Amino acid sequence: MKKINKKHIYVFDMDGTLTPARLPMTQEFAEWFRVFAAENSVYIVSGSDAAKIKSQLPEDIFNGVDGIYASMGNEFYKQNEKIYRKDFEPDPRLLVMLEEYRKNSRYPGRFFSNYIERRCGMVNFSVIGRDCPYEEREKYKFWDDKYGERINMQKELIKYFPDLDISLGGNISLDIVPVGYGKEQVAEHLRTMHRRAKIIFTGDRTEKGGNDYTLARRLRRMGNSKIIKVLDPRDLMKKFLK
Ligand code: M1P
Repeated sequence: MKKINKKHIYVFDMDGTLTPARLPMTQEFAEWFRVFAAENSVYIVSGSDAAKIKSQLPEDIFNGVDGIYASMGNEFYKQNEKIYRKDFEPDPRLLVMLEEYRKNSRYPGRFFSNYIERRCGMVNFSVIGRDCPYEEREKYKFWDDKYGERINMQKELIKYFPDLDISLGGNISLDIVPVGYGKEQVAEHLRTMHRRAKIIFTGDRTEKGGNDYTLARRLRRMGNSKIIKVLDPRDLMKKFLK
């Protein structure tokens, strides 16, 4: 579809930016976003895999935007068609360390399954397990903010595995990719498709250590770009409607 605005390319993170963390996009937000995506070139980039992204976005939005970068940009979809995928075989020593973190965690709450999730081109690790109910995720987040379990694991893992990029995922996990296979890879891919347009990236974790940081940094270095940090979807709408 021809877009009215050809000078700008908009890239959005999903969790905490277009949707509340791990929850579907709200109806109010979807109504506004549909109109925005009809007039502008829009791409979405997420650490989540395609199945999770589909469960959070209305189908017409998943299929209607210009492209979806899933699993940190290691898979790319256009109109529901997979255009490419990149794979990653994690070092067995990394998996052993993650198992140890799970066993030795001091988190006083409950633990759930799916704590090492292997996705296309990456691993997502969550001490409490990705199959936790929403209220348990909130409890862990609150505890982790206070005791810094994820930051400590991140610091230690970076020392052992300098060829890996380890970022705080959303609220309960770490995203682990080989260096260069994080969200930053999206910058080059977009630039080859849109040589002259200004790339505007909006995310909630653009600060150092957050999982939008490497893309924000790469775009800044590349130039002809702008980074917008938001607190949540409501804040995003406020900033875009200004
Ligand atoms: O999209 C942000 C993050 O969302 C989830 O994070 P968490 O479960 O920690 O809130 C994960 O899918 C993560 O990979 C992703 O980066």
